[in-house]
Parts: sequence; C-alpha cells; structure tokens
Amino acid sequence: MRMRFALAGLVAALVATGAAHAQDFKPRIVRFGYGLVDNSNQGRAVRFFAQEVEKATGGKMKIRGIGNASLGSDTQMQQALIGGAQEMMVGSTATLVGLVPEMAVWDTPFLFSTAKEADTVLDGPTGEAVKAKLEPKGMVGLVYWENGFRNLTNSKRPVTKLEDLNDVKLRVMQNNVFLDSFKTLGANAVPLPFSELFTALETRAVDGQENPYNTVLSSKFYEVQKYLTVTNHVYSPWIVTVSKKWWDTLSPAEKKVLQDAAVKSRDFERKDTREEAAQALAELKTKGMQVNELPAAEANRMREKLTSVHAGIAKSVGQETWDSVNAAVAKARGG
Ligand code: TF8
Repeated sequence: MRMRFALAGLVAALVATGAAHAQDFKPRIVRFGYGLVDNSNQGRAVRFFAQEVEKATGGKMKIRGIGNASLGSDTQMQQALIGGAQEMMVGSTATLVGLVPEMAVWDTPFLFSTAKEADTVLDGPTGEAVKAKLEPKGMVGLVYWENGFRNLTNSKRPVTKLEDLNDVKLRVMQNNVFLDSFKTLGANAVPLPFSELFTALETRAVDGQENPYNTVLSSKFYEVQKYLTVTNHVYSPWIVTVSKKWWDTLSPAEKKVLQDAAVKSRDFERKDTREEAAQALAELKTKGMQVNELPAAEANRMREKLTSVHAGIAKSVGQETWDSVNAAVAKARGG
C-alpha cells in the first residue's frame, strides 16, 4: 500500500515537473509545411523546431519540414490542417483572414513601429486572444514568428512619391486589408498567392510586390525586381499552426513538447530573422537592386492616406479586437 502511494507520488512529481520519457511518445511523422525556400529564415526555423522535438522525444516524433509550398499555398495548407491531412504549417496571419477575420488586425498599416512592440503585443494576452480564435476553425495556433516589416519592390521605377505607384501593378496578399491599403495608395493591386509570385514578376504579369528584405533575398526577387523602396509600411507576423484534428490525438506530454519547442523556435527565428534583415539590404544592393528611402514628407502622406483603411479593419475584426490591440500597442509604447 505504502509502496503504491510512493509510486503515485513519484508519477505526480514527474508530471508536475514536466519530466517525460521515451515511453510517453508514440512514433509519429509530422508534416510541417511552409511557403518559402529551404534556405530562408522560415526553413531554418522549421529545422530548428524539428531538432528540438526530436531531442525531446528521443527521436520518436519526427518533423518533416516541407518547404517551397510543395504542400500547397498557405490557404491550401490551412484546409489540409483542418481536414487532418497535414499536421503542421507556418504561414502569414494575413492568409488566415478568410477563416478568422480578427487576424486582419495585424495587417493594419504602421500598427507597430518596432519589432519589440510587435513581440510584446503578439506574445501578450491580446495576441493570445486572436490566436485562440483559430481553435473553433480547426487549427491550434502555437506561436507567432516574425515575417517582418514589409518594403516595396518593383521593376518600373524608383518610388519616391505616392504618385509613382499610380500605374504599378502590385501583387498583394489575398486579403482585403492589403487590397484596400494599396488601392488607397493608388496602385493597381492584384491579389495572388505567394507561390505564384516569382513567375508573375518574371513574366511581368505584375510589376511589383511587397515583403521583408529577408524574403526579397531568399526568394531571389532581386533577379526580377530592380527597385526597392524602404517603406516599412506594415509588420507581418507568421503563425505556427497545428491541425486540431491531429492535436486532439496527442498525449499531454506530446503537446507539451510541441509547445515548448515552438516557443524556443520563436526565439530562434526572431533572432535569426533580425540578424539576416540587418545584412540583407546591403546584400540586395550588391545583387544590383537600386534602393531608396521615401522622403519623410512622402512617408507621412502615405501614413495619413492609410488611416482611411482603419475604419474598415475595425469593422471586420470587431470593435473589441480593434480597441484591445490598439490599447496593447499604446501600452507597449509606454503610453
Ligand atoms: C506573402 C508572405 C509570404 C509568407 C510565406 C509564404 O507575401 O509574406 O512570404 O506568407 O509564409 O505572401
């Protein structure tokens, strides 16, 4: 009897400290899809995550990172997660807006002015609340990663003033906030999945696009885009999601391994992305891109014009989400 209590106590202690053993894990193969190339910040962070999970499960749970949108575009992968045909993915929050309208709040132009603000809000209660909206839709959100501040590239001309955008056919992500924002700025905005973007730029089906420096570099957009304008018009998060159908079959120990590895991967990914971004602009110049900053007066004009999309965002995400995100940003700024 006493022995049994002692054993029960030991088990309880192990569970409480989170100690796990190989026998807690079933052999599993996890398909983790992403849209960028293997040699990108996204690919590196998926491999980091895979190593963490394999270490923590004694090699029982194997993460197969599958990049290049080989498993489909973001929206196709989301459907595969919901249906249970794929276990995990990472992609833009912007492509989730069709399923979770609240995600559009992150696409608000100039919402965050520093990466630190973004981290504070995304990892805090407001970011969690938006992430939690995924579950009823069939996905579990683990963590936000950094895609980063977006900048404009095109093959027509250096954009030095707003009017330079007027006849630019600009690919945007498939989401109304991006569409409205760039229409408001006067561009001819065309929604396209990322997986079709390089070809569209190469064949000049579109003239330009906007993405962080890291992606312009890793996706080799410098081969088909001459001009880069530093706009930092919006900070894009990525989000790591899991199929809810699959998640519900996991043991608590398995869930904990995934959650812990996701947090470690987030810290790794943000650091890696920021280090790469700090070097990327110089590298893009050596690849032949012509880079210009927007003059302050033009940047202000852009910012002012874009405030007109706020009402539409508030309406689609709901006033409560809009207010809480703005309050969280103000707090992160120390206001
Ligand atoms: C875009 C995004 C993409 C990401 C990536 C495929 O422009 O920034 O780079 O969603 O996960 O579509």
